[in-house]
Amino acid sequence: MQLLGSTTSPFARRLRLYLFEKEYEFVDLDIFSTEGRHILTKNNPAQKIPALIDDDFCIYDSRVIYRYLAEKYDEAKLTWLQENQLTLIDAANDTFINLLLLSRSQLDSSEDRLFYNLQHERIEQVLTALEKKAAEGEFKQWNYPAICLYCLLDWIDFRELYVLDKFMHLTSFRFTTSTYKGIKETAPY
Ligand SMILES: N[C@@H](CCC(=O)N[C@@H](CS)C(=O)NCC(=O)O)C(=O)O
Repeated sequence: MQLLGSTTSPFARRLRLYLFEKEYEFVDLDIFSTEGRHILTKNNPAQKIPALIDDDFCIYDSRVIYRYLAEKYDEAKLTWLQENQLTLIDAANDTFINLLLLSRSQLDSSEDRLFYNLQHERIEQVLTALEKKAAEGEFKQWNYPAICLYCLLDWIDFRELYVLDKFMHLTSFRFTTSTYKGIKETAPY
């Protein structure tokens, strides 16, 4: 089993953490290099990482890959509450990636434009909702949604996309879990 990803991808890191003590090969791709892009496109025409190759079959999208792995390793299905947690975490992650790509495209997302405003508004709404969930103890257990939350928070700090200080519970969640198994070994820095 091979996981196509990159050491900096927060979507790949969640699966690297989930698979930390399991048998698999991590393929670290530079998806913006000619060779990396060729391997990526050959395996996933959607041109995104992560992708999982198992028995010559390639599965795309971290959420679907997790479902595939959960079935393979006889994990309990995610509850609807956990599915909603993931939807919020994914929404924040996708939005932060949009902001990063805008900045790499030399576009100033602080300008008053509909697309930029929607990104900033979504980030505030989602982080506020996740803060409330963390305060209510929804991420007390170190399960897949908690892993995904950690990867999001650690990545936005690594990319210097947001200062989380005003979100006390998210900040404390990140601090507490930062010593957990595999965190150091999968860090993007
Ligand atoms: N919904 C996807 C999102 C994956 C994603 O956005 N990956 C980024 C890297 S972290 C990517 O491949 N971006 C390439 C691009 O947008 O062209 C998932 O959960 O796997």
